[in-house]
Amino acid sequence: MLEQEIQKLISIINKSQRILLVTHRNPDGDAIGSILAMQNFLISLNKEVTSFCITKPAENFNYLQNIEDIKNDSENLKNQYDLAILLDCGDMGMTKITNKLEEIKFKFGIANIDHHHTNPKYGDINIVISKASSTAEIIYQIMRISHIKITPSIATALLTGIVTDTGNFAYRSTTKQSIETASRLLSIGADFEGISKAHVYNKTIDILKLWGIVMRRIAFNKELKMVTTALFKKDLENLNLNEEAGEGISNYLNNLSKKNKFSLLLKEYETGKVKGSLRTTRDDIDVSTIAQKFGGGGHQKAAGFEVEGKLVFNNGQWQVIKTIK
Ligand SMILES: [Mn+2]
Repeated sequence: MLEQEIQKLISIINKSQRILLVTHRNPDGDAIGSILAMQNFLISLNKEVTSFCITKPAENFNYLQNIEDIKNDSENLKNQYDLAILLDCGDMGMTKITNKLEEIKFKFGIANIDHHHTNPKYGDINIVISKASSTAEIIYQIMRISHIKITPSIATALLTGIVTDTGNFAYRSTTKQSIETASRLLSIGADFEGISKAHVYNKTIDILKLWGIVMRRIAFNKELKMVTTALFKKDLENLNLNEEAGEGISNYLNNLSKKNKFSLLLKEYETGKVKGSLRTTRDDIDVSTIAQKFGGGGHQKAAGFEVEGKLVFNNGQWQVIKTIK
């Protein structure tokens, strides 16, 4: 079934000339790695490719070849393409250009390549594999099936997706398949050292200080066996850091023992808005269902949402309270 969808995508790619690639806002390593791998792969097939992400990628991605090709302004989008491929987008809204995508004419429709458990399969072609560690791992399968040569730069982009979405092969999303794929990518010449430097061993003293502040705020809800903590915009300002400094904190909370059911990091970067990142290591908890209750989504073990309100510490617990406008 899935193999059929992959074959269908390959044949549509062969028929297409102008292809639009889109990934989600605030792109992570899987989003950037997937879009660049796909872009470089399609260029090798002599396709005309536009890569789009509404947020400019963080500077630590600069080791990736052709990163500068990713457009951030929807003015750069044409009115017509043969095909759109959405990468690592659990729903179309994650692109933040849904309206624009509805306006553009796509001769062969939209392909949805993703691994989010909550993906509603919004594409005309859907290659959604929730057990895949990353979208990059799925793209590797597509490339393998299409017998196109994977260059070292494509391998580095794909390995970036696997390394970042598995937390350097530490999270439960790490499987036999993801390690095998990573091993093949290393044989092709993927730059694992460069990836580790950019995404794992990249913390400054100020970032660690910020993490310390957040760890000191940990609260435990006995009833829900939930661990919560909070991060505020002023914490970043005091240390002269940007939002990226908070990257990884929610995953770090996941190092807690399994006596805790799940962790929740609440971030108030904007007055009146709170983002939540949920993590669990337990098989009996599905944090994506919790995130969905608050209008978000994600994976069984990692999910997120955004709500309106103010983040406060009340009766030993972090809470989001509704504010009256
Ligand atoms: Mn991903």
